Amino acid sequence: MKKTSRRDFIKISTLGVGGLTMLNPVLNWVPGFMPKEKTPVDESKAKRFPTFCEVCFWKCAGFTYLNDEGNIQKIVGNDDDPHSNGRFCPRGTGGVGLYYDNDRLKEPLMRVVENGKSVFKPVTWEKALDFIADKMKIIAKKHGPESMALLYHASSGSYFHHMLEAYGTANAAKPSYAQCLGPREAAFVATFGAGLSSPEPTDVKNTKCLVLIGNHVGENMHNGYVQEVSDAIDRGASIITVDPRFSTIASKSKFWLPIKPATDIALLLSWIHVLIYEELYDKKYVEQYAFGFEELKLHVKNYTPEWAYTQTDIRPEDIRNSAYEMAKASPAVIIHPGRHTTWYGDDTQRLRAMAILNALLGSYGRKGGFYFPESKKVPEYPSPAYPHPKWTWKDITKPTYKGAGTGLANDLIKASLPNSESPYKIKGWFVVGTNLLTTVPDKSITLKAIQNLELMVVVDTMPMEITGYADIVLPECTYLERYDDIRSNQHRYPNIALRMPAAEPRWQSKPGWWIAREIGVRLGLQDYFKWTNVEEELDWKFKQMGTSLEEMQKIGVKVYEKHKPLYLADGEEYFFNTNTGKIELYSIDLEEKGYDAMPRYTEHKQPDDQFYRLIYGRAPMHTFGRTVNSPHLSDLMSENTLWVNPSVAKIWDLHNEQYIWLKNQDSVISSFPIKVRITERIRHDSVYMVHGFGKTNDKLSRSYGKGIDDTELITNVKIDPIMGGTGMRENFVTFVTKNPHQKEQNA
Ligand SMILES: Nc1nc2c(c(=O)[nH]1)N[C@H]1C(S)=C(S)[C@@H](COP(=O)(O)OP(=O)(O)OC[C@H]3O[C@@H](n4cnc5c(=O)[nH]c(N)nc54)[C@H](O)[C@@H]3O)O[C@H]1N2
Ligand SMILES: Nc1nc2c(c(=O)[nH]1)N[C@H]1C(S)=C(S)[C@@H](COP(=O)(O)OP(=O)(O)OC[C@H]3O[C@@H](n4cnc5c(=O)[nH]c(N)nc54)[C@H](O)[C@@H]3O)O[C@H]1N2
Ligand code: SF4
Ligand SMILES: [Mo]
Repeated sequence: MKKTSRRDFIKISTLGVGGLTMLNPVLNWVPGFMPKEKTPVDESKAKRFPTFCEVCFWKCAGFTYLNDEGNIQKIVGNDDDPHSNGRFCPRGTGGVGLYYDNDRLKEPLMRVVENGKSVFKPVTWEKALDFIADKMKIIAKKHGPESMALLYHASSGSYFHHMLEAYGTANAAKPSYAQCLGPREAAFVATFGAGLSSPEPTDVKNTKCLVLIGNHVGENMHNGYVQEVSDAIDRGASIITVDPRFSTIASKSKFWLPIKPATDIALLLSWIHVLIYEELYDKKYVEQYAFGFEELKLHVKNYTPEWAYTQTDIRPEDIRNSAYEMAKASPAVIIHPGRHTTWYGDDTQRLRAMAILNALLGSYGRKGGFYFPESKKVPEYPSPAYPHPKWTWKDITKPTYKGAGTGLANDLIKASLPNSESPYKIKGWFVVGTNLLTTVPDKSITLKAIQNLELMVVVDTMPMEITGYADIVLPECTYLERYDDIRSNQHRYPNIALRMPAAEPRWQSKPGWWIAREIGVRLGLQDYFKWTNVEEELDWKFKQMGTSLEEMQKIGVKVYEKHKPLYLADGEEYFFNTNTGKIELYSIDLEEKGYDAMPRYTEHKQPDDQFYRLIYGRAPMHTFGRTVNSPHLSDLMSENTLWVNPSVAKIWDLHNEQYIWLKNQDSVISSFPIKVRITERIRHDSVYMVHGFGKTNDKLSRSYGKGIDDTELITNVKIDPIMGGTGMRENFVTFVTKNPHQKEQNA
C-alpha cells in the first residue's frame, strides 16, 4: 500500500444499500414563520428515547419515537426543555432523514494508490484505528504531539478533544468562533466583561423593542428564540430590522431600514449620537455602571444622522425615529448582536457599537433586555492531569489577534501551510463534523494546507467535500444512534439533557466516544478512559449532579433551581469583569492591546460596475450543507436561488428561473449554475443566496450540483484585527449567462 504525495479528492463509492427501508415521517410543518403545533404521538404504542438535536447548535431536547416495527419514526420536542419548549423546528423534525440517508458513510476508508491513482479502500475498524495511532506516535516523535490539531463542530468532538489533550496537544478550533460568533463574544467581553454564549440570554420574552442588524430570525430558525420573537410580535413589541434584504422578519417589522451593505457602523454611531445628544439614554444606569461616557460623547459628536445618511442610504428621519422607538422602550429593548457576525473585518468594532447601544439604553441585566443566564457544571470523570503542551494555538494566534477567545480554524489551517515561517507547525488534523472546504474561506488556502499534512483523519456521517481529502475516513453514526456528552447550556434556569441512541448504528458506523477511546487506548492512554463504556461514564456524572442515567433515560431533561437573579435589582451594586469593573463604553483593554478604544467608521469598498455584493443567509428548512442531502428536507428546498433586484435583471435581461453562473472579483467561476429569482426584496447593489448548496461530491445523490456554494466565491477574506475572524462579505460577483464549463464538459 503506497501513500500518495498529493491529496487529490477521492469520491466515495456507494456500497450496497443497507437493510432499512426509508420511512416518510410526516413533517408537521408548513413553510411560514414557525411551527405552532406539536405532532401528536400515539403514546400507548410508541417507544421513546431522549435525545437532543444535532441538526443545529441550539441543541433542542426531545424524544425519538419508534413505530410499531421498531424503526425510528419521528422526533418530538421535550416539554421540559427551555431550548425547544416541546416544539421542534422543521429541520429538527427532519433530522430523521439524516439517519435514513443511504448516501451515508458506511465503513472506514483508507486512501491508497492503485494503478497510480488515489482511491479509498474499505478497511476494518481495527486496521483504520491502528493506522491512525501508529501515525500519531510517529508525528509525536518527529514534531511533538502539539503538531496535531482538532477542527470540530459535532457534539462528539468533546471526546476527541479529551483524547488529543491526553496525547499532548491543546490545538483545537471550531468554525463557530472565527467564522461565526467570535466578534460578538470579543465585543461583549470588552464591554461587559462576559461573552453572550449560547443560547443567547436575550430576554425577548419581555422585550418591548427588538432591533435586528442583519439577524434574520425566522429564516435563522433558532427554536426558542424564534418562538419568543413570534410571541413578541403577537404582543405588539416593535421590531426594527436593518437589512439590505427584505427578510421574513423585515416583513413583520415596524421599521425596515434597507441599509447599504458594509455601512452598519455608521448607522450605529449615529444612533449613539442621537441617544446622547438628545439625552435619551438611561442616565441613572450609565452613571452607575458605565465607564468612558464623556469620551464617547465627544467621539460621536460628528456622527449625525445627516452624515450617516451619506454612508448608509438611510434617511435621517428614519434614523431618528427608530432611535426614539428604542429609547421609548428602554430598558426593555434589545439591540440583538446576531450570531454569524464575521462580515467585513471590522466586526468586533461593529459589535462593540451594538454593545454600547445596549449599555446606553440600560438593557444589559434588565427585564426585556439581557438576562443573567445560569448553567449547571458537569463534573469531569476522574482521569490523570493532561500533559503540559510546549505550545498551543495561543502562541500562533494571540501575538497577532490579541482579542481571540478560542482557537481559530483559519489560523490552525494557516499554521499547516508548507512554507510557514513560524516555529509552531501543524502536521496532522482530526476533522470531526465540520466541512472545512465550504465553511472556512478562502478554500484555496485550506486545500494547500491539506497537501502538507502528514495525517488527515475525517470523522463524519456523510461523504461531504472534506472527506474526499482525508487519509482515513471514519464513519460516525448519527446522533440518533449514539450517546454523547451531557448537554449543559446556560438558560434562565440551569438545565441538562441526555442524548441516547434510539437505534443501532447503521452499517459499520460507530459513535464518536467509542472511536476516540479506541484511538486513545492504542496510544497507551487508557488511564484517561477508565470507563469501559459511555453509560458508565454518564451515570457517574449524572450521579454527581443529583440524578442518574436511569432517571435521565426517562425524563431526558432536568431543570435545576436558580442561584442568582435574572436581572439587576434597582440600583444594585454590580461588578463587571472588565478593567474598570464597569461597562466599558471606552475599552481600556482594547486600547492596551493597541486597538481603537471606541468603534470608528471606515468606508468599505463598494461593487465596481457590473458587479454586485454577494450576501448570504439561512433557509428555515436547512442547516448549512448538513441537511441539503436529507431525504426529508431536500424535498422542501432542493436548491438555492439568486435574489436579483428587478432593475438589475432588466440591465442583464435576466428572467425568473433562468440558470446563470457567477464570476467573482478574482475571476473564480461557480462550479454550477443557480436559478434567478427577481425580487424587489433585495437592494440593487447586492445579490443574495442561501449558504450550503452547490455540493460538489456526486455521491450526494440528492444535492450534487444543485445551486451554488457561496464559499467558492468568497476568495477575498477580511480578517478582523482584534479576534482574527474571517469577514466574508467583501466579495463581488457578476453574471455569466452562457455555460462557462461547456468546453471542459465536451472535452
Ligand atoms: N460561505 C459561508 N461560510 C460559512 C457560513 C456562511 O453562512 N457562509 N456560516 C458560518 C457559520 S455561522 C458556521 S456556525 C459554520 C458552520 O460550519 P460547519 O458546522 O462546518 O457546517 P456544515 O456544512 O454543516 O458541516 C458540518 C459537517 O458535519 C457533518 N456532520 C453532521 N452531523 C455529524 C455528526 O453527528 N458527527 C460527525 N462526525 N459529523 C457530522 C456533516 O456531514 C458536515 O460534513 O460555517 C461558517 N461558514
Ligand atoms: N434555519 C437555519 N437556522 C440557523 C442556521 C441554519 O443553518 N439554518 N444556522 C445557525 C447559525 S450557526 C447561525 S450563526 C445563525 C446565523 O444567523 P444570523 O446571525 O441571523 O446571520 P446573519 O449573517 O446576521 O444574517 C444574514 C442576514 O444578514 C443580511 N445582511 C447581509 N449583509 C448585511 C449588511 O451589510 N448589513 C446588514 N445589516 N445586514 C446584512 C442578509 O441579507 C441576511 O438577511 O443562524 C442559526 N440558525
Ligand atoms: S432549532 Fe431546530 S435544528 Fe436546531 S437544535 Fe432545535 S430542533 Fe434542531
Ligand atoms: Mo454559526
